[in-house]
Amino acid sequence: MILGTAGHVDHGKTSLVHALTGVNTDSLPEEKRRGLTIEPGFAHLKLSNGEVVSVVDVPGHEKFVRSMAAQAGGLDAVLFVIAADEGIMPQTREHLAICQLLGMKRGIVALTKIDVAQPLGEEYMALVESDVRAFTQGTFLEAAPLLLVSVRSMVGLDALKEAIEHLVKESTTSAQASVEKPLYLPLDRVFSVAGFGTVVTGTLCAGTLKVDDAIAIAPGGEEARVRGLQVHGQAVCEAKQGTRVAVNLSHPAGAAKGCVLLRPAEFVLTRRLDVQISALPGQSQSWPKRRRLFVSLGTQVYEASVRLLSGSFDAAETAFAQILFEAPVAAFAGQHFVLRSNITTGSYTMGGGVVLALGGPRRRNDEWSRQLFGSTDLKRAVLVAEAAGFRGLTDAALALALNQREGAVRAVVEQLLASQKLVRFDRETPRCIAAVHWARLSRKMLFFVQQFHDKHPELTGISKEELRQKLGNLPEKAFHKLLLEQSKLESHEAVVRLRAQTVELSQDLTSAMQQLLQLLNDAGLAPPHAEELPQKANLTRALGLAALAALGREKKVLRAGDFYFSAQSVRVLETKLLRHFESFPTLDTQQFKELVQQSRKFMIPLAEYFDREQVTLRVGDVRRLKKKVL
Ligand SMILES: Nc1nc2c(ncn2[C@@H]2O[C@H](COP(=O)(O)OP(=O)(O)OP(=O)(O)O)[C@@H](O)[C@H]2O)c(=O)[nH]1
Ligand SMILES: [Mg+2]
Repeated sequence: MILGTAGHVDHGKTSLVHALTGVNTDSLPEEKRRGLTIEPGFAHLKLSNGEVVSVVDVPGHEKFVRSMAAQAGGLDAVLFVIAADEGIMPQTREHLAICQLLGMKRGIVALTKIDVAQPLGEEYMALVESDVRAFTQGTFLEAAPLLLVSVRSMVGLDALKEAIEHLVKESTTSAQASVEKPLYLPLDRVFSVAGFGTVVTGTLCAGTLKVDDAIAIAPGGEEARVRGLQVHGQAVCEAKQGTRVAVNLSHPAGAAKGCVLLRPAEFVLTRRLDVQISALPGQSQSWPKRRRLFVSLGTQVYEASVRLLSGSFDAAETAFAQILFEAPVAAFAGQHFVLRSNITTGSYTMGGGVVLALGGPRRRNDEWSRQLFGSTDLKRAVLVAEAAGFRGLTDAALALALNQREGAVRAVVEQLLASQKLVRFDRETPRCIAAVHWARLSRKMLFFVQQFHDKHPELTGISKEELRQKLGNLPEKAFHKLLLEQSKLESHEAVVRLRAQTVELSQDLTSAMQQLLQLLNDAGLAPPHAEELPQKANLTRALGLAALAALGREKKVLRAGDFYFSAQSVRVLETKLLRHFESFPTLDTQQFKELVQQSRKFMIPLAEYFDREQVTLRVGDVRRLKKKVL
């Protein structure tokens, strides 16, 4: 478990951590000189049962709220410190708001410096306590233990340790219930250690990290490997969610404070987030439709544009928005963030929220976000699949949308396949499409085939490729599955047709094809002009063209210039051509004429046909062999 401090400047956070753990986390010379925490400090607390709690001590000064927010994102619980002699101060309020916005669920309130406050009288103490109770009402600290402590007189420290042990018990039972999430480790320090190389540290917000794991460093996406791991100063093989870790990285290029370690193929970098936001009391009225704010996400702060989707906040002071970053960021669905004003001098917390979706399109209204917000994984998977449209989405993409690992998302997919909300059309790279889109595609497919028959009564049907293109360039696998499901359609070779349509055509067409093929085989390399063919074979023009098209699809005839040649005759010529190149490096017009033994009107289209088929290559007046002959 990770326990973080929070509270106003000088209220005794660092002193309390020192008293509990024996570690003075104010280690910088400047911190010692000013008696002020500047950089977050880290310590650990050994409990009576041997378990170890990581403790993160944050600065309280208003100048460092940004740094407090960067740490608070990874905490499991907070040790909320209020000096009894001063009571509630501005950063007491701001820190509680931040913890609340970051979705924190557990904590302890420590009323410190009671050695100073108690002499002020019982009445005073009662007043402070009731103030604090009123202040935490309606927040996650409402029912939290409230303990009176002093590091001077060493009062209340044992009770505080007991309360922490109790928190740990609660948090481990709830952590066991949750499934492993994709790795998310935002970095708060990067330094080099002699003999080890680069070491990065952070709070392992989600997932498990092992020695030798391949990882990606966002936002650059550089790949690196985990060379070594430490938890609480001890080398370990594996670190689990909810621990402070130090990671020794190989190839650490790109690692810097604010970066995130992720597992390759289990993340997406995006400039646009769909979010739900809450404004702090009094902040929502003046909130314009679009504003630039500081977004504290993980251990990084970004200046970004926040656009409300509904135009204003509702009565509950919540709204849906899209955040547009200047460069891609690493985030996950369900992640909490804080929004602060972008006035560099005296920046203050305005609100915060939770990430609903990554990388969606620019939206006009909050309809989709409203549906997505607070819905179950099953419902969200359907919404995401519907938003993915006709091309469907992979299980990996769905896993990202639900912030699950691919193995876990499979169970969700199976349920939705069984309830016919999704259709699986690709098993190799597992891909699904929303059932509503599948039904729509099915209707479209039938319509396009019917329309084709109406327009081209002379043809047997629409080519498969043309049909696939008409369906929005549907992925091949989806197209074939869809086609197989159509009881009213049948496919023959490269053509799709209506079943009913085929019966009366097929008889005539087959004999027309035979007649034409016979005629072209007999004509060899000097066939009649294409226009004259149907007539020469005693066929109507429509039937003749349909038969030629069918023969073309079956690759029995081929078109070159104004002529249809029988494929058989052209193959004979090709053999002669290849034989010619066995003895000669080039082929000139005279030599080609000897091979074809026909007039120029046939020679030219044939020569161009071989060029097009990449058998030959024209170089000036001669041709060379292009095709590799085995
Ligand atoms: N009398 C008394 N003084 C205390 C107690 N706890 C802390 N102090 C004093 O209060 C001052 C501030 O304590 P810190 O622990 O540095 O306060 P902090 O909350 O960590 O301050 P920042 O990190 O800068 O926000 C120091 O001079 C401490 O010695 C206490 O229980 N009793
Ligand atoms: Mg401090």
